[in-house]
Amino acid sequence: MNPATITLALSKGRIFDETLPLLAAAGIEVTEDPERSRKLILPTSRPEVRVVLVRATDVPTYVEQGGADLGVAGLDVLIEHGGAALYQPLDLGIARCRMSVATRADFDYPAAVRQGSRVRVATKYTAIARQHFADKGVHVDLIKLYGSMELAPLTGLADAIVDLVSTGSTLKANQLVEVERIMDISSRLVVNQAALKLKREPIRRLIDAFGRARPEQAS
Ligand code: PRT
Ligand code: MG
Repeated sequence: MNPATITLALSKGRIFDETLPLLAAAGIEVTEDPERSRKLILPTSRPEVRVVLVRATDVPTYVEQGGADLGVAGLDVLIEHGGAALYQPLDLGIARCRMSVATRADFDYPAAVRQGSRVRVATKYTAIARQHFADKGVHVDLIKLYGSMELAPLTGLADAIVDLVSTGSTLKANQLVEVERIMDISSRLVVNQAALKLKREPIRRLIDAFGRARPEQAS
């Protein structure tokens, strides 16, 4: 591969879709639609820039290990990964949602917290959940799940879940209520430290273009 190539890791779906306008602002157009193609490496209108498609949770690993120079990942994914080795220059303000605690409507969460009961919490986000309940001094039994967290309180597996919420319709459809907001989540640009040194100019230009193009509320 040409040493001047810039590789950007994205996950399919909302992160890919919401990164496209930022790329466009940097003068980069992805010339293949990932929903129609089976390719995992997508060319762009700029010969030196390519996009690799990876699972959302694999983006930090690709960037940290140099499989990609840059990537876009949710704050949730970065916290769970423990992204100390990653340079995180920008909050892109995209793929926004919040991390929340939810329970069945008939579970008295404030009372459980007040009484110091052990709360059984099912989640994919164990690092965030552990820190949150430790900060509050709530005793929890964490149950690690990989998907469909909403089912856990409905089947008696757990009293509560910690999950991402955006519109709230998934919780509502499963008769769960959001009882606590843990943090606001958005996606960040992450950069490989060595790539930043070796390809400083083109990477800087991308960071600057993304910074100018990101949605209003991003900090
Ligand atoms: O879906 P897949 O298993 O392939 O991977 P992924 O879930 O890791 O990827 P993806 O593309 O779904 O999410 C990528 C990133 O988008 C996450 O890391 C978040 O930072 C961000 N994001 C923003 C969300 C949501 N909004 C979101 N609503 N990620 C997930 N959800 C899920 C949530 O977990 C819940 O199941 O959508 C459901 C709730 O949505 P509402 O609108 O019903 O509240
Ligand atoms: Mg998903």
